[in-house]
Amino acid sequence: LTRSTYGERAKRHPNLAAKALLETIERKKSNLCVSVDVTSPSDFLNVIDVVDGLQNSHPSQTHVDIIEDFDPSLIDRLTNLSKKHDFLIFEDRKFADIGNTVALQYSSGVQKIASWSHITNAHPVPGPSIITGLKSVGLPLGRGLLLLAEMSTKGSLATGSYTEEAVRMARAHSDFVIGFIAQRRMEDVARDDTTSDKEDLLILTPGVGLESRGDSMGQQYRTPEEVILESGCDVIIVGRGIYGKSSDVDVQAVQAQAEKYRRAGWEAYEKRLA
Ligand code: UP6
Repeated sequence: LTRSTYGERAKRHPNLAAKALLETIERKKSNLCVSVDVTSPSDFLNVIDVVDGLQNSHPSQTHVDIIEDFDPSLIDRLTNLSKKHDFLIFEDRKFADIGNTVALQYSSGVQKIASWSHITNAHPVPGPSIITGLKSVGLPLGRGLLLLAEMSTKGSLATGSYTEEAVRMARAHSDFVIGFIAQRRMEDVARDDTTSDKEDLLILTPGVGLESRGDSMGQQYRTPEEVILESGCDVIIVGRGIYGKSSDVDVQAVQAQAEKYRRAGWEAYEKRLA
């Protein structure tokens, strides 16, 4: 897979959300996903508008539960931006409860995530029932799920047999699980005779920074080159490396940083193909 283009993989991929993601990455020449972790609704929309409007990001990762004074009309504006600028929405919800509860959290409440987020993710900790619960809501809508097989944080418990079980769970639900949040490729993990040679599990990787190796709360950063070229991952997820740490979002600086990360991610991919 690390030798195939995103476009070739899009043609072969059976899941609609994964296909759309791969096609858009190819079309926009961007394997950058900007994680828009800002709390003001206007900063949230401005950052997305500026990075996606100039074609450098795809998809946008959201955390709608951190937005102050959440108003459902924000979702209409986000959806309009996603159509206008051609990007997918990935709500980084990290579901972690029993099947019945996650199905309700995904479909209902104030946020109704399934109705607007093309991709979401879940911790494998409850076992396969978390997938069954989310799939009952998301599959009919053409959505895709990522499992957190690994985390970027220091001391993460998602290693070894936990990661292996996550991969087995994904394989058993390949109609809905399109890949992982992880730090490396997963094809060789827990492989056996029944594993299909055609499987294409996407790897979206957070913990990416060009200027720093971590933060004071356990986050660890690697460069786009380490993630895409050396570890063979598919998408870099970048938050503070793009919009900075201050509460004032400087839209021009955001645009410049997004373009820097987009270029670094794409160059690493081109080197990988070569
Ligand atoms: N994220 C991680 N590591 C993981 C999983 N998810 O950092 O293992 C998410 C965080 C944040 C983003 O919730 O939204 O990726 C990374 O942000 P940063 O680039 O500002 O550190």
